[in-house]
Order: sequence, then C-alpha cells, then structure tokens
Amino acid sequence: AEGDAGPWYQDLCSYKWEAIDQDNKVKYTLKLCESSPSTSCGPATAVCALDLLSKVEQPVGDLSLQRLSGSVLDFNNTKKCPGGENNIQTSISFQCGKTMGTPEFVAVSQCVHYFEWKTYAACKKDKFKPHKEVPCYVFDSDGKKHDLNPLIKVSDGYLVDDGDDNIDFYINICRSLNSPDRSCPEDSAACLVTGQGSFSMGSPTEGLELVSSDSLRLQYRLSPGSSRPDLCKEHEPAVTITFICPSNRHSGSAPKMTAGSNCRYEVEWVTEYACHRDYLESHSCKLTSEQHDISVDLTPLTLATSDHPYYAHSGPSSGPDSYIYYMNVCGKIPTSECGEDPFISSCQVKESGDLTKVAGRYQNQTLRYSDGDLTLIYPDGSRCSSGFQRMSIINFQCNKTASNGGRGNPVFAGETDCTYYFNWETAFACI
Ligand code: M6P
Repeated sequence: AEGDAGPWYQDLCSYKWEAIDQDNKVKYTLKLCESSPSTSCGPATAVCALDLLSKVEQPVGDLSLQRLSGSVLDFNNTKKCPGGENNIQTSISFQCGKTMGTPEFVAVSQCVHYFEWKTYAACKKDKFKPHKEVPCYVFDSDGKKHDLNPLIKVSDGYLVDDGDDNIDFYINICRSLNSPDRSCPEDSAACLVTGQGSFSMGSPTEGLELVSSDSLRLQYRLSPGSSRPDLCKEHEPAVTITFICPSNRHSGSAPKMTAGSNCRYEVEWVTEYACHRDYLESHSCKLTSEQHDISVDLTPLTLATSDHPYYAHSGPSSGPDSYIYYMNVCGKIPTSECGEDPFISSCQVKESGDLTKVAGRYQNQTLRYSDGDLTLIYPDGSRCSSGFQRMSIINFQCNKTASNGGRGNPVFAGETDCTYYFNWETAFACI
C-alpha cells in the first residue's frame, strides 16, 4: 500500500539502477520512484534504454504510467510497439532476496522489456531488511557487470587483517553489520572492537564505485547525528575499501588494512568477486579455460533417470526436524517426491511425516568459481513464509579418492532462513 511510508520498494528509490542486455548491447537505466535520480531520458521516464552501438536513447516506460500488481511493477510507454497491438512497456518482477540485489535483464519480447529483481524489499515482514544497504554492483566500460552481492553478509561481517592484536576491525560489504554479539552500533558497516568498547567507523551512503576495470571502491562515513568516538579526537572517521580483481586465478585472502591513523582506514581486498561476473560464473555445468581461466566439468556427476538420487541427511536422524535431501547435479532428481516439475534438483523430505519442499531448481542455476571456491547454486524452490524461495548451495571440494567411483556424496552443512548448504567432495571438482 502506498501511504506516507511509500511503496514497499521504497528502499530502492534512493538510487539510479542499471542493467544491460548483453546480446543486444542495450543499457537500461531505471528510475523507480518520483524521488529517484532521473535517467538521461528525462525526469518523466522510469526506464530508459540506450543502444550502446548507435547511441540512440529511448524511453521504454513512463513513471506516470505505472501499474503495480502484487510483486510485478510495470511501466507503460505512450508509443505503440511497431507492428503490434500493445505499447512499449517495461515489466519488473520482484522476488524476495536476502540483499538489496540488482535488477537483471531477462528478455525483450514484443516491445516488453522484462527484468527480474531479487531483493529484501520484496520479502514479507521485513525479514531481511538491514539497517542500511547500498547498491553493490557496477558496470565497467565494456558493459560487464561486477557484482559484490555474494560477499554481503546477512549477519556478522569480515575480520580485517590489521596486524594489531589489541583491536579487531570488522566490516560488512555495502550493508550494515548485523552483529549483536560484538555490540557494534546497529547502523555500522565498519566497527572497531577494542578493550574500551565497540565503535562505528561508518556506514555506506553511496553505492559501490568503479575505479578501473579491475578495481572497485566503497566508502563509509558516520551517519549524520551519530557521535564521533572519543578515540578519534577531532578526526572524522572514514573507511575506504578497495576491491581488486587479481590478474590470474588466485585463492581467497582476507581483507587487509593498509592504513589506519586518525580514524581514517584504508582496506584493500584482493578478491575475485571484484572481477566481472562472466569470468566467475556460468549457467551450465561447466567452466572453461577460455572464459573462466579454469576448467571444470561437473556433467559426469549428473544422474540418469534410472539412477538412485544422491541424498544427504540433516542432523541426527529420526529427530523431529530431521530431513533427507534428494539431489542431482545439473539435472532433475530421478525421484518424484517433490513433484513432477522437470527442473527440481534438490528436494527436502521430512523424515517424520510427509512434508516435502522443493529446495532448488537447476533451470536458473549458477556455477561459480571464485576465490578458490567452487559453488553450485540452485534457486527458485518453494516459498517460505518470508517469501524467500528455498535455495540450495553446494560447495564442491576436490577429493581424488571420493567414494561412489569418485563421484562422492553431498553432506548437509546447515540451513539459514531457507537456504540449504551442502559440502560435496568429489574427484570431478579437482582443478
Ligand atoms: C520447513 C522446512 C524448513 C524451513 C521451514 C520454513 O519446515 O522447509 O527447512 O526452515 O519450513 O518455515 P516457514 O515457511 O514457516 O518460514
């Protein structure tokens, strides 16, 4: 409902958002609300499409011709689709996500430009709403997306390597730290923990910035009205985090403090998450040395319809909350406990009783190799009460002598809010 508090997607209004259609080389700029920064198509335009080759700009959705139905936000344009019945139009489908997320271009069909956006703003009951979060992605000059959303922690943060045993410096990325245990001020995204107490050294106000094609920057400042810690004396706290995409494949390392006097902190983090996303991810079951500088093929793990599914138990068996997960890799599970949907790759079955839930599908799966971790993500399972769609995340590890003829088996590692984590040792993850 739109009242004084604004629409439910209010938190997204403060920023200008971008998305790129890589195939057609079109860059979209989105202005969701009257109060949002304008696109280059002018203040009345909600969605502006720029043809990167011809440099021609065109509004594909007007702010005043907005229609919100459930979690789908449409913006009509006054122009008719050439050769069609309908008007030029933009349609954004929102889903519940754990971070602010980013709009993703999906397709354009009959002058309707479709986007999908997984964001905490679309969840029920403010379930994943942080104290503060800013957009956490940028496009480089080649139109490639660099996305730090996978680094954002929903609770707690990262310990910065500062070479000082007397203090701990914690940061979250693009979002406030949610770490009650460390008693950091709730809006802090950088927090100094000392013997005297925990102090905020700032929170984000602007989104992630591009410094060069292999480096990104994030800045934190104290929010207006919050008082400066005594230990900063007359200096205003400031934190600059620089993310560096390494020039070759490289395993993960912690963020490092490179300067920290007078409450001005410089943090440097060499991480592959700073590299462009097409380098890190694929939507198939393979990564290739040409595109990803590493070669991985998980297809030998895919089961045939006549095979028994992979399975993992959660917790002590026969407990009240003990589940079995049936799984396949990059394919449909060979059983039908979770129904006939042909894309189900992860199915949760309660051991006591007949509760079954789809815990992830391979249709929009992501295989990612970043900072030495090989991860397969199955999204779009059945919804939890928060609105979040159950999801499975498998972390593959190399084990040349894995059981099951080298294939190995998934091992349940835990659940947080309808995301299910698994570890899987297999010979097919050896790089
Ligand atoms: C089931 C299982 C759990 C999950 C829970 C969520 O019990 O799928 O893994 O955490 O549902 O329940 P709700 O939708 O009430 O949040």
